[in-house]
Amino acid sequence: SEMEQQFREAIEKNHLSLHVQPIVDLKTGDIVKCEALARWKKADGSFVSPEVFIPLAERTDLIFPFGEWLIAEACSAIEKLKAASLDIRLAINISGRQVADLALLKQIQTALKNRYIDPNNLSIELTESVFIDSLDTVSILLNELRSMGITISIDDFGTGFCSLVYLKKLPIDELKIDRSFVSELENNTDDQAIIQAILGLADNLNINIIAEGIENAAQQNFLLAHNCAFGQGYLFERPQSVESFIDKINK
Ligand code: G
Ligand code: G
Ligand code: MN
Ligand code: NA
Repeated sequence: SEMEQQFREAIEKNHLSLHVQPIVDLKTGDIVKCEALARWKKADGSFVSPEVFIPLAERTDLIFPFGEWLIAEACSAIEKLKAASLDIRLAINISGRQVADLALLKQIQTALKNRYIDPNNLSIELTESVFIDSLDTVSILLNELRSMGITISIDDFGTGFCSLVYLKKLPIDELKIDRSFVSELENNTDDQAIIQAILGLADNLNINIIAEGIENAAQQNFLLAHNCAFGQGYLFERPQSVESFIDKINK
């Protein structure tokens, strides 16, 4: 398709970029981590959402060159953050087809080694759906990544089909509560009950929790009152270029 051609070209000509959004300690406001979010700006200046180009990349083999680009770009971002005294993890989103293939492991290992990047500065986010088709491969992959020092988060938690068995069997460090449970939290007792249940589960399994999509103080206060340690959302910072993010925190 035309869009496939354009996306291929965008990867080759480096017309993609990474934005970063901080994850903060809800109590202190300290930045504890960042998430990398891919952006594609077309020649006409318009943006194509990753919700469009990631599925496109997955349908075609472009997910593999995209993965190469993403890992290389994440290494650059880690270097820039470190130079600005932010020695934190950068989380990258990894899609289903990427984890179904052990080539990802080699890709990540090679990139980190060539760039002298510490695996303790990297984290990966997976959605629950990746476990369904390829549990055996995913399990090997996650254990290898984890033994290198890379941490593993489950993204959009609560929206998919994550059997709780996976939380026990796989090396999961962190759950990210999907923003659909947070967006009306202050007025919706069902969302409050779901979040409290997830927090209780994670506490007992020794898994960290990040609440996503926090936009106001009422949401932050509810989460704090229920011992949710970490959060992400427009209330703290929007996703932005690494340069703009570093400028902001240096002020
Ligand atoms: O940043 P934004 O709201 O536009 O992201 C929309 C969706 O695209 C989110 O689900 C996000 O996880 C996903 N996404 C953003 N960047 C990447 C990426 O580099 N890889 C993958 N697999 N998904 C991404
Ligand atoms: O699926 P994933 O969690 O990786 O994607 C994160 C998405 O959420 C990104 O598209 C990012 O732009 C978006 N996002 C981050 N913070 C907020 C927020 O506070 N409100 C809303 N509506 N979206 C957010
Ligand atoms: Mn994510
Ligand atoms: Na998410």
